Amino acid sequence: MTGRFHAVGDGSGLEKGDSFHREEIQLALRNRGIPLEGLRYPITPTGMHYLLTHFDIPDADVAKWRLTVGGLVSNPMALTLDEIRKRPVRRIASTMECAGNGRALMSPRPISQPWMLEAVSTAEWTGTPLRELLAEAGISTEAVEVLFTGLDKGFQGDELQHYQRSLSLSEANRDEVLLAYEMNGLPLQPQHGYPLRLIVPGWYGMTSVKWLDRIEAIDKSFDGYQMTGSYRYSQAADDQGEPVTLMRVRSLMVPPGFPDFLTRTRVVNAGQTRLTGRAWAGRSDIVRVELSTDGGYSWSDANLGERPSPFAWREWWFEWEAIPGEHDLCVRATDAEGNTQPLSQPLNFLGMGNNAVQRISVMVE
Ligand SMILES: Nc1nc2c(c(=O)[nH]1)N[C@H]1C(S)=C(S)[C@@H](COP(=O)(O)O)O[C@H]1N2
Ligand SMILES: [Mo]
Repeated sequence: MTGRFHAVGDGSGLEKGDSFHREEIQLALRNRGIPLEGLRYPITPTGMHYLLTHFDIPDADVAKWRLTVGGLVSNPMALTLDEIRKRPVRRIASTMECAGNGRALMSPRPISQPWMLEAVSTAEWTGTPLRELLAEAGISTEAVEVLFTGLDKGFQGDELQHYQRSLSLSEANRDEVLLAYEMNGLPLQPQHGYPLRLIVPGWYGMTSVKWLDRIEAIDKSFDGYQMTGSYRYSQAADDQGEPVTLMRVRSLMVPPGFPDFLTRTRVVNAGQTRLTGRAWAGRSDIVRVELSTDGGYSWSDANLGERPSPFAWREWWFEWEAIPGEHDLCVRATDAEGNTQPLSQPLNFLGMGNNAVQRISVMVE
């Protein structure tokens, strides 16, 4: 093969050993990512927001649907969507990232949804604060956690389950935790959790349970599959490791210039080029973003811009005098707690929380 974008090996643009399994492609077709140029918007247009659904999108009939609130409470409830909409309203811009974002860049690659870098987005969620509902339900003093159950069900780790995650009482009672029925000003779309979902700003996406069916106060740590079998920083199948919680510090760049269709190799015109992107870190703020145009050998500070809310990503930009040749662009962020993104992939068994710096190779002409 000849030409500017000739690929390594067979012309596919992929190196041998990079080929994905049919099951991974099947998952990737159901669970889309944000096109990285979508990072130009402070609030991701709904149709560009990434998606991750473990099982099937349930067919919720809102006429029959009720949110039940029960377990260790003195005042159990069963609420219609209209009743929930009449409760106090709060709107929060929140950045959500899948804990598996970056998994396919790890080596060896854990077999699951093969995210590269595109499992992050920001939306404005409208809903009612969870904590007021919990107060009204009257949580018993014996309760230690709140369990959230989705309508969707399937097998994972050989266990038939509804999608379920729990939060400690103190996390569930945080101000910003919402029961959301709107995304970017419109009713939730089916794939994003219609009629109602949990939104837990700062945490990786698995915590924001979609298609809520019931909320229960429980007196022990919930040990279901999505808490103990997945979403752990572990080193082997039999290693419990540590739970995955808040989003680790990370920054991403809008790929500059223009791409080749097949290989995505990029060309940038020589001269002044503005590199832009967004950075976020759990509930912490971003205090520094640095750029490297030589593969991480030397770094310069980027400018920090606005963020849509304290729970959403911060814009950054960097004026680059692009000189002809091949350049390896890298970006890394530091949060207010002093955490900085690592240069290499921190390996773990499930491919969780990979916040290694993004690298984009460009040809300047
Ligand atoms: N009921 C239910 N909730 C869920 C999931 C799911 O499969 N079922 N996926 C979780 C994961 S892993 C992520 S990253 C986010 C993705 O939300 P989105 O599809 O609206 O972007 O939803 C979370 N909530
Ligand atoms: Mo996820």
